[in-house]
Amino acid sequence: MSEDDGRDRVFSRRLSEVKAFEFNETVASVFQDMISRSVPGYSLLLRMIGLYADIFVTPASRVYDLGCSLGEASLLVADQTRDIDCRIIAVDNSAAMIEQCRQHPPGGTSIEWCCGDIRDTTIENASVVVLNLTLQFLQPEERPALLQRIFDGLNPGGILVLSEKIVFEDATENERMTQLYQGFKKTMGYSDLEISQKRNALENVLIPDSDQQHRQRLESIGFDEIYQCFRGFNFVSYLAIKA
Ligand code: GEK
Repeated sequence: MSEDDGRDRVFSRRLSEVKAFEFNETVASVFQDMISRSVPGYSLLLRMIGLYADIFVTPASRVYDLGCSLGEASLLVADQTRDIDCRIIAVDNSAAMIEQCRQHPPGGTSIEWCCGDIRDTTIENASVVVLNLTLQFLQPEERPALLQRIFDGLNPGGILVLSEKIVFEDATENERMTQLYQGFKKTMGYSDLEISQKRNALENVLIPDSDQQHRQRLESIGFDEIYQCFRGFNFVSYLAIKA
């Protein structure tokens, strides 16, 4: 197989120094393979977002995909909302990711691809906001403010889709889920070396919260209904609804 076949080999060779993980050009070029083989249920998470769009997007409203990477969630929403007059705004601060997003052929609702920081994105008149595996990359102290701005920018009946890797407060459960997750990555073709080098690269870059932290924060911000609609080992997805 050639090296530019889209296969994630970022951590396959022993590195003399494992640097902090970045969403750079190398990662963007293999990202689809990387995320599909690293997140249990990734394709189901995307399908769930499409399904939510079908139910919750309202005419003349906006959909925000925050930390859109290659734009997979936005593409599904665009397809699902082709008969609704709405705007889809997809934001990522990785120039390499947004450059690739701009290559997608138009289809369904048109998508505004924005290279920018989600901490500075104005959110208004939103029916759906997607944070699919993105909040975990913000510093923990920055998370409540972003979630509050999302809540404030949602229309009544609007939703936040929040998918995250989580940590467990119970040490035994945490250890077991970590073991199972590593087993999952092996079944997806990653070697022990790749798994451990990627884990080191993500240390202090991806900082997971616990289920309790997520629920309490969403509740205290004011979301009226909070459901954990998906869990695969240490990955979860919440549907949070503003009444
Ligand atoms: C998917 N949602 O495929 N501002 C903008 N983008 C950011 C920021 C920030 N402050 N911090 C991180 N990102 C996608 C998958 S990946 C998840 C999301 C993962 C971006 C970062 O550049 C990357 O593209 C994305 O958030 C996280 O449905 O790689 O595990």
